[in-house]
Amino acid sequence: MAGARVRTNSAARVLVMMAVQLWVMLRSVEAATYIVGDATGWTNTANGGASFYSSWASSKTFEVGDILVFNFVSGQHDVAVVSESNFNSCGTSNTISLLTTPPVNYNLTTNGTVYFICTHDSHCLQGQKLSITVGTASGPTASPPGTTPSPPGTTTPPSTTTSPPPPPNSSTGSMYVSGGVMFISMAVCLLTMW
Ligand SMILES: [Cu+2]
Repeated sequence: MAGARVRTNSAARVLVMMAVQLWVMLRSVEAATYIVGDATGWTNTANGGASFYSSWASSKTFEVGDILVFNFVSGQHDVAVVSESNFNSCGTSNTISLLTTPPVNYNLTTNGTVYFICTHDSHCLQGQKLSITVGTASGPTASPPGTTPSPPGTTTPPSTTTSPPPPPNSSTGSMYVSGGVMFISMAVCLLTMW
């Protein structure tokens, strides 16, 4: 009798631990941390220059809540958040923010494109620049079809490119799923303990 009771309790404990682990796993999927340039880090000597960082970024999907980590040697590089035109011209006037102490952890807080360059010497011109787009490219500015009447006298140019519909926001969905899984696991635990 006592033995059976112990077995149920340990089974419940295992289930609780599994539920917690699952919850932690699902939570970690929602907010990701990205090491910029991976092992190469944030440098002006990356193989391929600017295309190195653009291809690094193109393989990833950035969401609000994610964190970019710039690894570099202190004093040799920095991370400047700049406008699109400064990004294109490697201009260092009117930088939005300048982060100089490595590792620089940059939190992605809003949807849209963020532009990073290094302001040391000609590092940006050598390719030490990174632009990333957070969230879907279309963003919240997309208007529902058929609701924008064209003003008279203007002709709408024929659109040859059809943009795919924006993917559903999965982060809120997975939140609900993880919440549901958590609830079911807890219910199972409680039932086995009775
Ligand atoms: Cu640099």
